[in-house]
Parts: sequence; structure tokens; C-alpha cells
Amino acid sequence: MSLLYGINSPADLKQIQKEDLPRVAVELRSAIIEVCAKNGGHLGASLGAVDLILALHYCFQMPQDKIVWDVGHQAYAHKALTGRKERLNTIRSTHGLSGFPKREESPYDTYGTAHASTAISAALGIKTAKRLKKEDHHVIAVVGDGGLTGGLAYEGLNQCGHLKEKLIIILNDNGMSIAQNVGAITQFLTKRASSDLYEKTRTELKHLLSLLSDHGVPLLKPIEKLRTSIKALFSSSIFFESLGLRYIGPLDGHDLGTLVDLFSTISDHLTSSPLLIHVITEKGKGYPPAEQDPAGSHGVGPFDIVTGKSTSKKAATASYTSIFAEALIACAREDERIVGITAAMPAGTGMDEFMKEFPERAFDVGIAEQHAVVFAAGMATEGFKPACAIYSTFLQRAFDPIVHDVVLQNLPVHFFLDRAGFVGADGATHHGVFDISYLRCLPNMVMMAPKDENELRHMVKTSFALNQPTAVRYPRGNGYGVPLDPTLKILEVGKAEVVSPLNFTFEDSASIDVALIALGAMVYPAMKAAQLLEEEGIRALVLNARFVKPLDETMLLKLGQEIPHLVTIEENVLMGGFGSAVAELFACHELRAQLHLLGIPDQFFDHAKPEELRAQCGLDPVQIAKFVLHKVNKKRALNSQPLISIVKK
Ligand SMILES: Cc1ncc(C[n+]2csc(CCOP(=O)(O)OP(=O)(O)O)c2C)c(N)n1
Repeated sequence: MSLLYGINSPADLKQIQKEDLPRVAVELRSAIIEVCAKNGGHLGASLGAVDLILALHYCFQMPQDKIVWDVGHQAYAHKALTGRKERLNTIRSTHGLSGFPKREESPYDTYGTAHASTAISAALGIKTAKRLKKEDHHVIAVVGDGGLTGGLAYEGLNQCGHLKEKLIIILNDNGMSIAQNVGAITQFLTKRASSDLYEKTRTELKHLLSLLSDHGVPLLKPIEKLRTSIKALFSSSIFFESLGLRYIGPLDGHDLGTLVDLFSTISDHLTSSPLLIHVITEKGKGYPPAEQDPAGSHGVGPFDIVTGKSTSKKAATASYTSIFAEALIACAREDERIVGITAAMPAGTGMDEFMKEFPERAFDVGIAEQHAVVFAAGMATEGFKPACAIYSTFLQRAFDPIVHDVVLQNLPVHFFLDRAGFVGADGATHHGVFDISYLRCLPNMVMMAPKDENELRHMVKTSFALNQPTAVRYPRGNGYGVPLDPTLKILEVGKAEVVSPLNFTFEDSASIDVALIALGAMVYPAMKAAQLLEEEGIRALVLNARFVKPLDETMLLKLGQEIPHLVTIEENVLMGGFGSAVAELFACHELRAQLHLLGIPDQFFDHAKPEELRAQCGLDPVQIAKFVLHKVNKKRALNSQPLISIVKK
């Protein structure tokens, strides 16, 4: 009989006998495997955290006690145990549960998250607020060893040791970030590696001490001290204890009995100082295909439960990520000053391919986007050309280094922003819809967006030809399967391209009703919209803007003067985006053009298929055509002079 069936809240869970908890763990794992097999999701981390989550909800008093998750991708079991079991199968699907903790979703989701390394700071804030409110509940931050590679985690630890708030931090250490975890602290934490050395050193020291005492040499205090220091040296405890935290561990994070005993003791007796509990878990625990491939099981698409193999259709065309990687490698073969930097996303950004060919010139810096950018800036001062490949959403974290370290010093750091635009199932935290706004405002920056994968390759080449900061944004997913030019070209900076009508000259402009000024991934939809408009008797010109900065001012001003309607189309927020740039240009030149802006309105969008989200924003061919029809017909009817208009949802 199912035990999980009867558990709709942590209170129900507490009715279960402690000895039966492993059965609940098995059921939770099955539920997680099932939902990930159907919808895709964060399989490995969620399986690895099941026992920890069970023990926490079994022993603490949620939601008065609070859990703050780091990243939050591991919290599927938490969702199941806190009244969302029936909806678990909707996770990451449109209108379904979010793949991450979300405050609107449940009172048990204390803090919204999906970007790494925030848990300690947020939990410390909550704990401090509770003290000021004279509330004595526990606050527990759960952070992975990957999360601990981010500098923000140390800012939190630093203040935690200073405030001495009685925060509980659980370090869920599985030795993995998405890929194998990196960095000196990770090595230090890896007790499994260092314990052999510790044991060996301890045995040798013991032998030495016994020899000394056999020969009548008194055990000198310094030698005893040495023994203690050696123990400390090989223990993670020294690190956390020197920061003012009590340290317990490392514990087996799958030993429910030990976890429950420890957590019940802590839950009953308020801790007297900040406490760090170090648990060792296994990514993918309980599902052999995931255990065998912990990196591959981090984020999965739908798969067959029996074999663990993907059930997604193999894409017919190459991904933007792989096209980027190939172009980067081609450029790096010709220019040894090119180095590659990733912030814990080697496979996601394609940097893993670069690493294979140029291991000495590739750097995974951990989940440390801020550091990645400053590190790149440092290398650039020495004549290198760093390629910083970071998802659009994660680069947000590095805004100040981009300003202060890169563009202010006009250093040739080259940003490649994968996952620009809507990303789909990961939702609002991951949509890359702000990068144009936060990068185009920066002096010295050149910013580009390719219409297809072939153009991406030329933009990679163009970036390295420029001795200044550059950024190329490109979407998640696969290209159109367009032919790839045999050689990479350097594009003329700030030059747009008319993609239709073919061989357009301004002598033909009288026949054009509307100019669709499209950027990046919006160029092909604009071309389709132009075909639909043609059927309605409206002639559209489609401009591939290519450059967000510098704009092709000559072309845009000419279009503004000669074409009755202009529509900018971008997959970025309208505020401060590409359309705004065109509007600013027209305003500067006092050009009274009928400019309309299509893009993402001033709101957050949840998880859904990218095409659904684009349609919601009017960014698919049909909606673009409808929008244009409406504007053109309205103008024809009223023959009025509308000002710049922006789509508002
Ligand atoms: C700022 C930021 N950069 C990158 C990511 C992508 N990312 C999601 S989970 C993850 C690894 C997290 O590792 P860890 O904290 O150890 O958790 P585990 O998956 O091993 O349980 C990364 C790099 C992110 N969420 N946030």
C-alpha cells in the first residue's frame, strides 16, 4: 500500500513511523522519475535530495520553520510533501507547477529562487528579521557544493559568522555542480579524497608518537598540538568553524535514521550559534541511469523510464550552442590569444567542445559569473581575447563587472549570450529577456544578434576582430538548417541588411507600406509575417538589423523618412530594448515617423513553451501580421498622424 498517497502535508508525514520513511523515499523517487520522464526536469539533484527533504519535513515544523533552497531545482520532493503531490505531474508544463520554489505557489516555498548561491544570504535575512520580530523559529538554508562556488555564498557566510544568528545551513555535497564541480574549495570539501591522506598522516604520526614514548621522550605539547592541527587541516570543519559556524559532518545524506535523529535533536533545542551540517549525497540516487551519468541527469528532457534513454526526437538541425562552439574553435585555431571562459556551464554553452581542443586555454570558474567577467578583464589587459560564454539570464549577475571592469576600460572581452529570449520550462527566472536593455546602455559595447545559425558564425568571427567589448545574443534551441558559408566573415559593424524584397533600393520605397525592423531570432518570423501581409495586399520590407549597437542609423533614418509605417520586433523587454534604441534615434533626429514597437511588455512570464510565450507577446508571424494590418488599416481609415506606439498587454 502506498504511504505517499496519504501524505498531503508535513503533518501527515509526521504520522509515519520512522522505520517506514525509507519506503516513502522510494515512492517519492518513483514519482520524481515519472514526472521527469514525462515533462523533463531536474532529475539528478531532486533524486539526490529526497532523504534530506524527508528528514527535514519529518523533524522541523514547516511552514513556521523555514527552508530556503539554493537554486531550488532539487526541491521536487519538497513540493510533493507540501500539498502539491497531485500536481507534481504538471511540473514545468504550461500553467503547471514551477520547477523551482515560488512564493505564490505555496506557503512552504519560503523564498523564490533558481539562480545559485542566494540561499545563505536570504536565510540569514529571514532569521535576522525573525529575531527582530522576536520569533524563535528555525531557518534552514540548503545549499549545494556547486552553490558554494559562488561568491555571494561567502558574503552570506561572512555576515552570518558576524551576526551569530542561529541559522542552520545544510551543505548538500554531491561533488557535482551541473558538471563535475571545480575549484579549490571543492577539493577542500571533498573529504572522500582527502580522508585517505588524513588517515595515512594520522597513522604515521601515531607511529612516531609511540616511538618517541617507547624511547622515554615525553609527549611534548607542541606535538600534541600538531596532531590536533593535522586533524583540523584535513577536516572541512576548520573552514566553517573559523568563520564562526559550528560544524557537524560529513554525514551520509541518504541515512534517514541518522538524519532524523540529528534533525529532531536540533529541532527541539534551539541552536546556540550558526550551524553548518555537511551531508554527502549522490546525484541521481536510486535510479541507476541517473547515478551512472550524474552530469547528464542534471537537467533532462523526456525519457524512457526502463532504459533511461531520451524519447525526444533527434533534432534535424544543429543547435545554436554547437554552432557557436564550432565557430569559436575555428577562430581559436587561428588566434592563440582567444581563451574560453564558462561559469559552471561547460556543456550548456558549448565550451566543453572548446575545452577538449584547448584544455590550457579554457576555464570553468564555477558558478561565479561576476568573477568570470573580472577574470576575463584581467586576461584582456594582458593581450588575450577572452570569450565569456554565459547564458543571458546569468550574466545579469555580472552587471557591475561588465560596466566597471570591461567597458569602462574598453577591454576586448567578448560575451556570447546563449538562451537569449524565452527559454521555456525553466520560467521567469531563466528567460533571457533583459540583456539588450542592460548591455546597449554601455559605452564602448558592440552588440549583435544573428538572424540564423550561419550569421552567428560570422558574428563570432566579427567579435574577435574588434578590439573592444562585444556581445552576441542568440536563442535557445536549434537553428533553421540553413547552409553554412565555407568561411567565416567579418561583418561590417553597424550595418543592417534588407532581407526582403530582394535587391531593394530606395527607388522602390514608394511601393512599400511597412518596414519590419527585426532583430535576431525575430527576422524569420518577420519574413513570414511579410508573406502573410502580401496576401492582404500590404507590402512589407524586412530589415535584419544585425546590430543593436551601433545601429545602422543611415538605413533606419532613411526608412523612417520614406516608409509610412515602421515596426521594430525583438525578443527582449520593450523598455530599454532595441525598439527603444530606434525610437531614441528618431527622437534625436526629430523624425516624426510612425514607429511601432513589438517586444516583451513590462511583466514577468511564467514557464511555458517559447512559442506560446512569443504568441502571448505578439511575436509570432500571425500576430505580427495582425498588428501591422491593424496599424496600417487604422491609419488608412483615420489618415491621422499617430505617434510612436508600443504594444501593451
Ligand atoms: C547564477 C547561476 N548560474 C548558473 C546556474 C545554472 N545551474 C543550475 S544548478 C547548477 C549546479 C548547482 O550545483 P549544486 O549547488 O551543487 O547543486 P546540485 O545540482 O549538485 O544538487 C548550475 C550551475 C544557476 N542556476 N545560477
